[in-house]
Amino acid sequence: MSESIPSIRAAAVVGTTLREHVLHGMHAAIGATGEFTSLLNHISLAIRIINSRVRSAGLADLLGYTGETNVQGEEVQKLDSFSNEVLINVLERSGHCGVMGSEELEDAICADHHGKYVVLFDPLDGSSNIDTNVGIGTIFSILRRNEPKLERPSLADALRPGREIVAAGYVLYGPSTVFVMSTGHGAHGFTLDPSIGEFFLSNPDIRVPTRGTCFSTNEGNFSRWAPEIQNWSRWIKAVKPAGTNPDGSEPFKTPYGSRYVGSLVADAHRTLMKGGIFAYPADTKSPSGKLRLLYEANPMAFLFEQAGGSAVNGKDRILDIVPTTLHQRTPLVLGSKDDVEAYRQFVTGERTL
Ligand code: AFP
Repeated sequence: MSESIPSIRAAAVVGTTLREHVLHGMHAAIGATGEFTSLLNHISLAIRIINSRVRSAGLADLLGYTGETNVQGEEVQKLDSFSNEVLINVLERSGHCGVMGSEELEDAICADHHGKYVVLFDPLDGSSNIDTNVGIGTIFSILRRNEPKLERPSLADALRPGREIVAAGYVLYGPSTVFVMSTGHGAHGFTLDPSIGEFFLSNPDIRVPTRGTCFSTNEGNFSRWAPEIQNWSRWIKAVKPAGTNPDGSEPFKTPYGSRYVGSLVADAHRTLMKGGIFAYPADTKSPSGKLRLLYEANPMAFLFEQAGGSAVNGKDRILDIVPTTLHQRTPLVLGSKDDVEAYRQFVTGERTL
């Protein structure tokens, strides 16, 4: 009888939950009030609600378009508007959110209370993939308002460079639901156990390999890219020579494999876990790039840097860009340090074919 007790205990080991992870961070932060912890827990609640709808979308008549267009001029799909409403409702109820900005809303929502935080989000990224059951996601970042007690919440609270982000994350609604998050102490991955509705720590302290073996771009845009981007694209697909690393060491092992989903969350998650490079450059159709700085590029850049990778707009660090508008676009290149650096060198002309 006594011999069986240890094996029962071993079988019942419970992993760290997202809630515990966040609480642990709060206990480690001197002067923490619990507001940030509460905000993160509210975001986690919104995500679980969105996840449950995404999982039953085909059954629940949530596929297809609402017939409206969002501020980007794109048709709004039902799941987008549902996800947007859930996040807004839950964040409003938290009482900690002074300013909210969403891909689905033309203007920022500024609360009439002195909530300390700004939350910027893309409620359902990759929505053009919904109807074909391809991975989609939610992306968010959190900033602390500069003068929450003195000033009323305003758009200015949101228009700050990504280096001021205090937490960011994304959720990938893929074969499983994965939540990758950082509060500035590394990037950590949690996987949802759907049977009990709890996220468990599955990928502590994610590190992006220094160099990968895959590139991720929409190659259909090749003819619209600047010559230096086209050269980078030729280089990464070349059998040889691949040139040396930026520091003169080991040559890159090109050709790299190609992987492109068309959902930023899915493409970024693969790149974060396996290394390599994701690039959505500016092109003649989208001269400022396609992706949005505040709720797509910045949260991803924050997570990649936390995981030892990097993120640039071509030549400059994404997190140093000072935004001027809520829906500002940017070229985005993120991934393994060496791979992003090689791209940057093509853009600056330090490297050619
Ligand atoms: P949708 O939300 O309209 O599907 O756009 C997705 C996205 O913003 C981002 O998730 C992808 O990385 C990128 O656009 C894909 O763009 P292309 O379809 O031009 O490759």
